[in-house]
Amino acid sequence: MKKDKKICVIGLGYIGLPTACYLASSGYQVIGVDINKKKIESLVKSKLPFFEPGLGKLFKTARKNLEISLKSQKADIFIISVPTPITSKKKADLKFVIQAAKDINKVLNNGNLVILESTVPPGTVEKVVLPILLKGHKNFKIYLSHAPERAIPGNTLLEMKNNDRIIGGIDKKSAFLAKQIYSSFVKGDICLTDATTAEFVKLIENTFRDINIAFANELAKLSDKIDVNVWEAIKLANLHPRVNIHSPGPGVGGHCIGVVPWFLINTRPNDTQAIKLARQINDSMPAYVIKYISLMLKGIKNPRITILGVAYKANVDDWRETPALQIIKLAKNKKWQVKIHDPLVKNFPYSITTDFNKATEDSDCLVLITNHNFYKKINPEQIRNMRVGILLIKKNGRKQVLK
Ligand code: SAJ
Repeated sequence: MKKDKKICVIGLGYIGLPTACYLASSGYQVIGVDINKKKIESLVKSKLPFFEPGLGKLFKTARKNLEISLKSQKADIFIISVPTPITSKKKADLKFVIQAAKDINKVLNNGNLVILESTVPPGTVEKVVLPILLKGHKNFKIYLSHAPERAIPGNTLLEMKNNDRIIGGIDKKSAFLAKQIYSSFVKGDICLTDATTAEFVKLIENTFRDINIAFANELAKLSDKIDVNVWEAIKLANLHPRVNIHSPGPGVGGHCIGVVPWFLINTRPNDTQAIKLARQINDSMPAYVIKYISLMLKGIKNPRITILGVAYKANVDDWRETPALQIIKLAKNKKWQVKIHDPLVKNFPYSITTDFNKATEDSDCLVLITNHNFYKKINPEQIRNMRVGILLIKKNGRKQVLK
């Protein structure tokens, strides 16, 4: 297919920026748009706003076809890739999607294709985005699709290229046209459906993971009570050909897995009880971690703890919705002294160090929240500077004291 079309990608975040880069690298003229002036200024200087393996190289290749702009401009195709956070009432906050659709409306032409990548509640494309786009353009024929992303932060570039993808259109041609665009860099299968099904599919994928993690977290609590090592148990259970239990952890962070189930719950609260319970279980984990640390610190006066890792998961610098925030807040409520270390995270709401030695010095308890590769290389010699010189660990479901 000829690449003579101009594509405007709105939102240069974790997904929008790599998408813009892939499209520009494959030969399209791309305008990358973001409302964040600082981000635009640093991108113009070829400085990436976040870390993602391989993105620097891809950005360099893309640059000659990639214009960076603060405003949406006339184009043939528009891709909306803006965040959809939740409000304090756990409702989908569509303000960025709505603003992007309004901005496109101002420069829209008859025959344009608009693709929404952002994760949204079922019906948003048809009931929210379409009317905004068509306001004042009643005679236009426009094409509109939903193409939810599936890439995992930390491996975004490979997954964007290799994962199968679902695209749903408001009509068949919309889906078909969007498929043509993504085929320029997606090597996985691209399956077509209608817009609302595509919205629903994206939500149930992330909700499946949330429920599975909730099950693993419940197993962790249960195993503690009956003196079983949950890691070993899950590993053994997963040897069954039809069992795939996820891993327990300190809570579910990030802007996707812990957020998206609410889009379903709020669509039909009475029909989503398992989904809601899973959310509650996962949200209970930071308090469980604190309860656990309290046991470890019993008898220590004015305890000092060190939080190791505050990114929402391993090897990324993203701390959005990280369970570490809740754990730190609860620890401070208990009047424990808290030091925080993370090798990757910057601009965290609490003071943070990348100096491991300083972070562990005189600490009573190291709490590994995020399993960055960095921590896998730590050896006992490096934590001899802890205050009481005793390290409490839980191994095989039993407490052990190392001197
Ligand atoms: N987590 C666990 N146990 C696990 C797996 C994850 O506690 O077994 C925790 C992580 O530590 C993290 C959170 O869950 O705090 C979410 O991490 P994740 O790796 O499960 O997912 P995300 O948010 O980085 O990316 C997910 C992916 N969705 C699915 O795997 C179904 C990704 O493919 C999506 O593109 C992304 O959400 C998105 O943007 O929706």
